[in-house]
Amino acid sequence: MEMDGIYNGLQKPSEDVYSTVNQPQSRRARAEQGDPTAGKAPPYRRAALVLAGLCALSVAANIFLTAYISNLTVERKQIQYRHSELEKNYSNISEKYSALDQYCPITDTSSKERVCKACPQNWGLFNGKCYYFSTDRMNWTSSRHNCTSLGGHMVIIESDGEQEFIQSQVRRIGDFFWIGLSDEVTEGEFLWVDNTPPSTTYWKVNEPDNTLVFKGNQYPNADCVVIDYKAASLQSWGDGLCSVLVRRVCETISAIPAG
Ligand SMILES: *[C@@H]1O[C@H](CO)[C@@H](O)[C@H](O)[C@H]1NC(C)=O
Ligand SMILES: *[C@@H]1O[C@H](CO)[C@@H](O)[C@H](O)[C@H]1NC(C)=O
Ligand SMILES: *[C@@H]1O[C@H](CO)[C@@H](O)[C@H](O)[C@H]1NC(C)=O
Ligand SMILES: *[C@@H]1O[C@H](CO)[C@@H](O)[C@H](O)[C@H]1NC(C)=O
Ligand SMILES: [Ca+2]
Ligand SMILES: [Ca+2]
Repeated sequence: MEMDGIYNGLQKPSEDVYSTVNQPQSRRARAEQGDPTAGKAPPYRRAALVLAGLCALSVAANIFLTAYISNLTVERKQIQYRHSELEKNYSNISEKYSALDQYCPITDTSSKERVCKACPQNWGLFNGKCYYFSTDRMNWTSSRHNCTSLGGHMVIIESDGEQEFIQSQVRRIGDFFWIGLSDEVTEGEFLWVDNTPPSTTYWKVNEPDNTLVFKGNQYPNADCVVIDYKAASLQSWGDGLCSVLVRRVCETISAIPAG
């Protein structure tokens, strides 16, 4: 059965070729009966064979090209995939590399020797965390973005010890500093920059009052929290206008965790 099928399949096209090729020949052969060369491989038969050959070639070329192009498409997809993987790896490595440069800067340019420190340069270590007290002033939102761009976040104060450390630094420097606390989203609901509510607070008397008092004037909609370097006790927080330019405290992990 199967053999028959293959046999028929193979036979049919050649029969067709044979009949189409032969028909005009026999008609013409009849018309030119006097010609002695009429039955012997006439030129049009050769032309037909050449055409059939070309046809077969073209089919083969088509099959080959189709396979080739689909191979190319697959290769292209694989290359695109590898490229995106490499890009991901590259950004991963550059991130780690910039952290390496921050904590372990090259101390000798010729030997490329690195010396690792607990905190990036210009950051101070306290209890397993690193803190940055800026010298420049920005509004609260820009301050928040700057702390992130430095690889940390605006300070989140979680204990008396941390509040004491920060306030001692702020007092020593003698200026106001933003911390990472605000009620910008919902009035009266203060949240840290990681969206958690404070577990302990260090408000000054009468704060928060949603007001900034400056040179005898009162400004409403005070949503961002500043540490007052003049406060006499640990209670040093006040809400102020987020648009005011103030120094900032940033926080990040230390390469040497608290032990
Ligand atoms: C990307 O990095 C991972 C390890 O972090 C590695 O297993 C993978 O082979 C890398 N991919 C490429 C395309 O280099
Ligand atoms: C990039 O790094 C993160 C963690 O640092 C890891 O989960 C992820 O698989 C890495 N991606 C690649 C492409 O290596
Ligand atoms: C963040 O602040 C530092 C210190 O003032 C500055 O060098 C850096 O350019 C700032 N980055 C951005 C993105 O503003
Ligand atoms: C904060 O400062 C940035 C940059 O100067 C400015 O684009 C933005 O509007 C300011 N935001 C506020 C609330 O003042
Ligand atoms: Ca407020
Ligand atoms: Ca206030």
